[in-house]
Formats: sequence, structure tokens, C-alpha cells
Amino acid sequence: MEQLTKEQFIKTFKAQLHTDYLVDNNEATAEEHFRTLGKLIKQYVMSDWLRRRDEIVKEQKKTAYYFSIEFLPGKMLQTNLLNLGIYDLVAEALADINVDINVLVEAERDMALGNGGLGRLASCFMDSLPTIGAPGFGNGIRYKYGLFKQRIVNGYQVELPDAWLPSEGSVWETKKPHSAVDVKIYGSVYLAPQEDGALKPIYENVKTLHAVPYDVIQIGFNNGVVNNLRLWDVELPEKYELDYQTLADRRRVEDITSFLYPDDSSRDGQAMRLIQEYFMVSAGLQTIVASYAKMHLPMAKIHEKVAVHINDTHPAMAVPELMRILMDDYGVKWDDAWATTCKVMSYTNHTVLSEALEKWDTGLFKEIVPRIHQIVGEIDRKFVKEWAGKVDTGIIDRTRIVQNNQIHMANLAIIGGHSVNGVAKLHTELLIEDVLKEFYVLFPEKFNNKTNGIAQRRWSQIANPGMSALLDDLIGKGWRSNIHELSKLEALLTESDVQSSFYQVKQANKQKLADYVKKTLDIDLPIDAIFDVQVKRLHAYKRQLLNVMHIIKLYQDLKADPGLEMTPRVFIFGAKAAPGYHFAKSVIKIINELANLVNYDTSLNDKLKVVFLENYNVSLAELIVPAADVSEQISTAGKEASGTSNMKFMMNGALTLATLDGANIEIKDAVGEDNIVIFGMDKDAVYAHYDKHDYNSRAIYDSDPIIKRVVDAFIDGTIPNTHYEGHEIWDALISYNDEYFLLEDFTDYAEKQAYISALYQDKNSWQAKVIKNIANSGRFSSDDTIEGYAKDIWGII
Ligand code: CR6
Repeated sequence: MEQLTKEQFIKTFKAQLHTDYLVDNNEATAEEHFRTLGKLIKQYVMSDWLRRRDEIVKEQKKTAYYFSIEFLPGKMLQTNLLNLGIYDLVAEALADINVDINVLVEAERDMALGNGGLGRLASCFMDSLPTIGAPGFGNGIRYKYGLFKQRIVNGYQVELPDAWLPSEGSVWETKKPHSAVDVKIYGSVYLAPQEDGALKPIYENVKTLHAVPYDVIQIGFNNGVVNNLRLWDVELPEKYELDYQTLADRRRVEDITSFLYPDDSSRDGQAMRLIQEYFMVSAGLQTIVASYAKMHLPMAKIHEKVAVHINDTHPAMAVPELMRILMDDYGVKWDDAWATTCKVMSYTNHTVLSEALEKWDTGLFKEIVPRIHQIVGEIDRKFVKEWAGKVDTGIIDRTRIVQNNQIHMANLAIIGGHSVNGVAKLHTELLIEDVLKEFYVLFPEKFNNKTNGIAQRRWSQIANPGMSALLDDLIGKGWRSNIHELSKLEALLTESDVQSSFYQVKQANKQKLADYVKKTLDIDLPIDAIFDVQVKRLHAYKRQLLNVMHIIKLYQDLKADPGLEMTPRVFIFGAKAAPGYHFAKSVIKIINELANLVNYDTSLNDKLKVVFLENYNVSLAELIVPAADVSEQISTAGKEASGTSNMKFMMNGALTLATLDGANIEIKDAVGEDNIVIFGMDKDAVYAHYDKHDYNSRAIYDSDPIIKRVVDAFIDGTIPNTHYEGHEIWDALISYNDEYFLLEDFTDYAEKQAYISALYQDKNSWQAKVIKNIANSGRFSSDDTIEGYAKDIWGII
């Protein structure tokens, strides 16, 4: 964008307010101010945005399209201002006319079109792609309702719809009706032989959906590059209105883009989800192929200009859909279409949990996407034929796409693509050795690792202005554009004034969070206590319950000896549970009742506080992460594919308390064993239990009086109002043999927690570790991660 002055900005800002809202600056609401500023930002980048689009076709740039059913950007105002390089200028200009930029920031609604880490990662990539100058665009769905809004009522999670989208639309998007495409579902299809011998698909009784794109700006950091996130919405095509005669028919169509499925760990088996997936994939690919066609290059070479990324299994229908478009719409023969499709597609696996690898009932699949069903059947048949006789038939039976009347979407993505990556070193190893090992026998060359990363500008400069200013003072401003310069801090680890400056920053951030807690929950938090934080989706494998068990132990210790010397602790939780996930909801109830129990018990002398912050989302994370002293990353080893909040905490100077799981291992490698606190079984120990079937939680419970006392607290009335939930949890731990090994890891966990309490007393040593963590956090930048994708997988830079 052109150089901007304060005066120019103020003039256009006021004029825009007049034009859009017929108000003067001093009468406008925060919402009006926010939308006006957003609109100006969009105007500033419009020419860069257009240029980007045009140069891709004109210069025939190879482009990557990141297909994801989730994106979780949170708020975009600050990121956009920062990346444009006008944050300070705009903040000052607004202040000159008595507008507080923070009020505008508050006025923006979080865009929560994702559940958790997977969607947030996609958004970090959307920030990093233009920043490294790579032509990489997103493709997703414009849900009218994002992830549910969580309220806590009587300790229980209540889910409310998240109506994030204002009636005028998001200020960051532009509707593109002229780029709309039709997507066909249902009906039947048969192949009619043509004179030239080709088979032409003839559709009958299909339903046609009108897919309308909304393009959302993705601004690179200080480089004039603006990429695109294309979100698809559904409309009723006028041309086909007779297909939808009743109101109920119409509503069903509108529902396709109504809401995000609030579950990131298992499929819910609803036809609507399948329709969503096909809708997004088909609309996106039709447009991509059409824009490639404008280059007038051979269709069978589309892989030279286009890369399509399948983020988790949801967009896996991209494989047969690209085949369909190439064959049915552009007349490419099967073998050529297949060869290029495999080179276009790549896939990221985000979990080892088998329930999250989507499988669709063949009957349902055939009913909703009959042509895709045919193509998948043919891909499967050819796959079996190709490998017959070359490998053990058992391997073929277990890796083929169609098995027992189910379509295995991960298998489709792996077979139909050229790259499969895990999201942390350990995770990729596990894919190779265990979860996908038979695919590794067939296609070893496809496997690679890309450890996740975070958009560091949001998680440092935006979320933690206090720390950022301190860093500027200590190591200069270079780190703001080159995050690896944080390593300059290595020279300052032990300097006491540096240590105390970081301490001051942390205390100020803790105070800010404490103020929020006071305002929202009316609980007073002592900021000299350790702020010990676990924020993430609620899931049994993430073991929030282990954290709870430790709190119970501390509570019992303090009750037994009120004079006990103990570093005061504030335990902070934030977590949404999938609405149908009973156990997870029970854990939320337990945490809230435990909080009520300890927070108002004056005999504990403020040594123990527990807070559950409702509606954990990106914005709340920006408040919580900079205020944490301890980052809890305590999943059962082998279960957390990567984790990304672990990286955010590290960058903000928290010490990680972790199992050797996911990216925790790489954090340990980055900071060294002395600067992270590791506990519990590693992946091999966990797998040894699986192999030997020798885990016995009851034996641990019977033989360890401390563990018995803690576990019994769930059912002996210690925690009020949790009779039902307490029994459910006790049963999971004892009667059902503690699937995630909490009991085995508990003792080490509690000991390492005690070590942390002691360490915190030694301020110098603590601060040196904190600074060491910040100094080494640069390697977890998503700019670097995405560079790996762009070079190794997509070949776009
Ligand atoms: N739940 C993983 O569990 C990983 C993210 C992003 C997850 C988590 O460890 O950091 O993906 N997996 O790769 C899925 O969503 C399936 C997640 O967010």
C-alpha cells in the first residue's frame, strides 16, 4: 500500500463513517468504528489483492490451495494492521480523535470456524503463506455459526449458538457472485457410451446447489502480498428453484453452511457433514481447474501449476472430485487424470486416534455423491489390481479404500496423493511405525514430517505488547521481522536486571488476567502465586483429569496440615467439550465444583485457587497465554499429535510441564532438559502396556494410599454436587482400567509439580529458564513450517 499519514487516515476515516452510517465520529458506536476501519484496511490492500490474483494466471505461478473444513482466525483487526505496518499510526490517529483502538478490537467478533488446534493451525498458515510470499490460498466453508459459545451454568457446560456473522457480513470478506459455481448432489448417474467410445455421465434427479464464494483478505507481514481465503456459502439456484419447493427443502439447503460440527475427535455420521465436505471440495476444485484452464496448458499437466492440500480427512473427496472434473468436464482419460491427480494432492494427518479417521457408509456415500462413489470404486478396484501379487493380500485388504461397506477417507487421501505428513516428529514416527505402517510398506516415499508452528506475530507482538517492548529494548527490533533473533537473549539469561524485567512483564500480564477473572467470576487471584494453565479442548487423552487429581492432592494435604508451606498456586482451565462427549462434560462439572470448594475455603489461606474460564477461544488465549507461569502439556505419551499451545506458552515465557508427547519433545530438544519439566511414561512405555496388556489401575489404587485417597475423593463427598460425575470418573479410573494411564503417571507428575513449586521460589533460576524458553521459541514459527510445505510438498517456492 501507499505511504499513509495520520491526517489522511483521519480524513478518510471520518468521511467513511459519514458515508456508511451517517454519523459523526463522536456519535459512532464501537461497532461502526470497527467496521469503518476494517473497510479502509480492505481498500488499502485492494490493489495488492487484485495484483496477486492476476499475476497467478498471467505469470502462471504454481499455487497451493489449502482445503480445510476448519479455520480459526479469531479476530483479525490487529493482525491486519500489524502486517500492513500501520498499527501504531492508526492507533495514534484514532487517539487524536478520541477513539481508543482497544475498544475497536473488542468490538470485533471472534471468527471461530474451527474447533481447536487443527483450525487454528490452518489460520496460522494463512498468516504465514503471504508473509513468506508464497502463492497459497485457503478453501473452506463460511459457516453462519462457528463453534458453540460455552456458558457454565451450575458448573455444567451449556452450548449456545455462536452467531458471529453480522447481517451485513464480515468486514474482511468480499462476496463474489460472478464466481459462483453449481454443485450437484443426490440423484443417479449412468455412463452413456459416446460415438468416440468415451463414456459420458448422465445425471438424473440431482439436486443442484449454488456455491457462492466469499473471499477473505490474508495480508502478508510488511511485504505487499495479499493472499486469499475463499469461504463458500450456499444459495438456492434460481435456475433450479423447482427442485426446492417447500420451505423445509429450502431450509435443508441453507443448513449446509449453517454450522460447524462441534467435534474434532470423531465423526458424527450425519449426511449433512458429508454434503458439507463435498460442497466445499467440489466448489473449490471447479474454480481452481477453471482458472488453470485460462492458462491454456494441457489438462493432464495441472500438477505443474496447482497443488491441493487435504487438511485432515474431511476434504479427501478432492481426489475423486478432481478425477471427475478432469474426465467428465475436460475429457481427460483415466490414466492421465489419475497420474496428475496423484501429483496434485497431498494430505496431513492430525491424529493417531482411529475414531477420527473418517469412514463413510457406502450406501450413504452412493446416495449423496453417486458419481464420486463410482470413481472411488474404480480407484479402489485399480489399487487392488495393481498391488495383487506384489504384497501380502492382508496388506491390500487393510489399506484399500472400500472395506466392509465403508469408505476410508484417510486411505483415499493417501492412495490419491503424493505426500502424507504428520505434525511433529514423534507423530510422524507413529504414523510410520504403527497407525499407517502398511501404507508405509506400499509408499515409503510419500511420508514426511512437518512439525506444526504458530503465527508468532499474533502470539508475541499482538498478545504480549509488554514483552515485545522489553525485547525491543534488550535485543533491538529485528526480532519482529526475524523471530530467530530471539536467540540473542541467550547472552542475557543470567543478568539479574533482565530477569527482573521479564518478571515485571509477567506480573503485569497476570494482573491483567486477574482483573478479567475478577470482572467475570468475581474471584480474587493472588498474582504472586504460580499461574498454572491448561487450556485446550477437553478430551480424556489430554488428561485434564490428571491435573484435577493433583489439585485434589494439594487440597487434601492443606486440609490435613493447614500450616503446610506451599508456593501458592492458581490453576486455570479453559476447555470446550464436544456436546455429545459425556465424560468430558463430567470433567468440566468436577473442575467447577472443585473450584467452588477451594476458592471459598478460607482455611487454605489463598494458597490454592481454581478457575475455569468459560468460552475458551482465540481471543481469550491471547489474554491467558502471556499470563502463564506453567504450561500443562500432559497428554498420554503418543496421543497428542503435536499440540500448538505448548509453543505459544513457551514463546511467552512459561515453563512447560509435559510428557514426552507431540511437539513437547521438540521443545525439550530446543531448550534442553533443564529448562522444561518432563514426567511420566514415554511412548515406548505406553506401547509396552498395549503390547503386554499388563496395566492394572486397581493394583496401583490398592497399593498406593495417596492415590487411593485422591481417587476416592471423587466418590466420598469431598467435592460437593458431583455424585453422578464423581462415580463416572471413579469407574473410568478403576473399574475400566484407566485407559489413559493417569494412575501410573500420577506420582511422578505430583513430584514434578512439587519441584516446580520449589523452583519458583528461586526467582533467578526460574527467570533464567523462562528467558531460555523465549530465546529458543523462534524455531516454532509457522513461517518456517509453511516454508517446508511450500518447498517440499507443494513446490511453489
Ligand atoms: N485436535 C491434534 O490433536 C494438533 C492439531 C494440529 C489435532 C493436535 O495435537 O496440534 O490437530 N488433531 O495439527 C485433530 O484435530 C484431528 C487437534 O487439533
